[in-house]
Amino acid sequence: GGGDEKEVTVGAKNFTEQFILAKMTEIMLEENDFTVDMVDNMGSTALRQALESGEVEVTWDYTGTGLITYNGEEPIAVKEEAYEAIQEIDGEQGLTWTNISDIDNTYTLMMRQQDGEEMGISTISDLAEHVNENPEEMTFATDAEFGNRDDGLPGVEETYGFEFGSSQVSEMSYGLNYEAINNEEVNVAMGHATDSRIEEYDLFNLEDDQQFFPSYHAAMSMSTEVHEEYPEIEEIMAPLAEELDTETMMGLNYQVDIEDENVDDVARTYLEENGFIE
Ligand code: PBE
Repeated sequence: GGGDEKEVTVGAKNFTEQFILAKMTEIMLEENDFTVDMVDNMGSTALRQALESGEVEVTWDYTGTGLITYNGEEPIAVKEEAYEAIQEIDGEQGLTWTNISDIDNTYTLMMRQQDGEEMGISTISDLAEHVNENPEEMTFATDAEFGNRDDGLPGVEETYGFEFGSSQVSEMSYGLNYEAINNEEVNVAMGHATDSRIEEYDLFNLEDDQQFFPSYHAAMSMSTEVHEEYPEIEEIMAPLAEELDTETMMGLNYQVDIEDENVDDVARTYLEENGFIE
């Protein structure tokens, strides 16, 4: 605050998509004379707390996460309805949601194609049946966040009526879940739907036949104070948010996670090639 310096702090969680979205935001705001500080590598709850405390001012988050994890609300399946609901609820808490995109990064349970075929598992209901019949057979890899969130493992188990034994569940840093299943250390793992490793490792997403997982569309979530001070942030980011969708995001994630390109290059090249920056 104070002076004519336009300064904001952008925050991000601890996975590639978040790094890319935050980096794009940084680049586009810097193009428009902002000075940007970056704080990244946080779990969802830590990022939210940083936003609430003002340590972080501008973030990208997900409608479903806002409703369920941050506000203890019921999930809402329809994109626009979820967006309006979180705008209203968070609006009362000094937070403003803008720039909803078509990136739907929902949670998923994944298996290797071949295992699914051999075990006759294609839906989460099939998985539940298997776990109930033979609890020793199925092993599961998850990050800590999914393992503990209401819209994560506890909720899936409750909805579908099964429970992995505690010795069947391996908790690990996000990212290693894909390696664990690819290396056949487990036969089921949690994933993020926009993660390119699902395709790269020939995994498939178990059909969520009871529709437990809602939509998680990416949008900007920022401090209302900052939104009022700098209404141009929403305008600067609007063309990009309108362009981004699940497929585009998976492609960008692929460049970082599979092709080992760095986040800055991937973000900058995309923005240049699509005319968002000079
Ligand atoms: N998600 C799936 C999680 C991680 C990816 C969007 C629901 C979240 O960050 O809230």
